[in-house]
Amino acid sequence: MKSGQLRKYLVMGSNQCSRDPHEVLREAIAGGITAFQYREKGNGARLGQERLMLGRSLREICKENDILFFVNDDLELAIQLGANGVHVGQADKEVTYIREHHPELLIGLSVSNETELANSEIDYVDYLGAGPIYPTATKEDAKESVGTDWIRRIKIVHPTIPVVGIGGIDPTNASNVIEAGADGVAVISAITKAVDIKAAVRQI
Ligand code: TZP
Ligand code: MG
Repeated sequence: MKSGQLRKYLVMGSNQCSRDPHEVLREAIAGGITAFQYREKGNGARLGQERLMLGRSLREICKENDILFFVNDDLELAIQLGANGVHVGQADKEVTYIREHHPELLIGLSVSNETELANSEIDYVDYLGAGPIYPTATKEDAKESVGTDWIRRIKIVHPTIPVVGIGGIDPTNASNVIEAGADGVAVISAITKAVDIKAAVRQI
């Protein structure tokens, strides 16, 4: 992974889009996102074959535009889609397993508190997702927001691993996340629900 590739990281599922997800992704790419995560989950998410087909076409758009493509949670889907990587939470497939069986995949891991940080196999991951930084309505089971100090804390313990902030990030606060030491910001609603997606990405 090149430095800067996680700088503006769009995370998206069709249920967070008020428009056709292909259109949302294309506009976000035109605005300057550097990475994308297919996160098709929660109320109204596509399932089965539909989830696979949407993943295929979004994966294709990323390939055409040289944008890193990650899949949330689902290792099998990541493999089926030929993703660059998989982003897992603490309750998903273990990073040691993924690294051993799929060394070609980049691995992102969410860490939300000290216990998770202490218990994670940080040496096996390519980047950490830190958050929720700010309160968010997007993730139903989001943990308590941790603020930008959480990024500073991770960087003290693991100064060399890339860290991406997530949760409630928008054009008004993205710079605070970067100033705290994050290598990038991961954003859902401030991009997927923006009236002018391209402008929102540029402002971020
Ligand atoms: N993980 C922690 S917060 C969050 C996820 C997936 C949701 C982020 O969504 P938004 O709309 O950018 O706050
Ligand atoms: Mg997860």
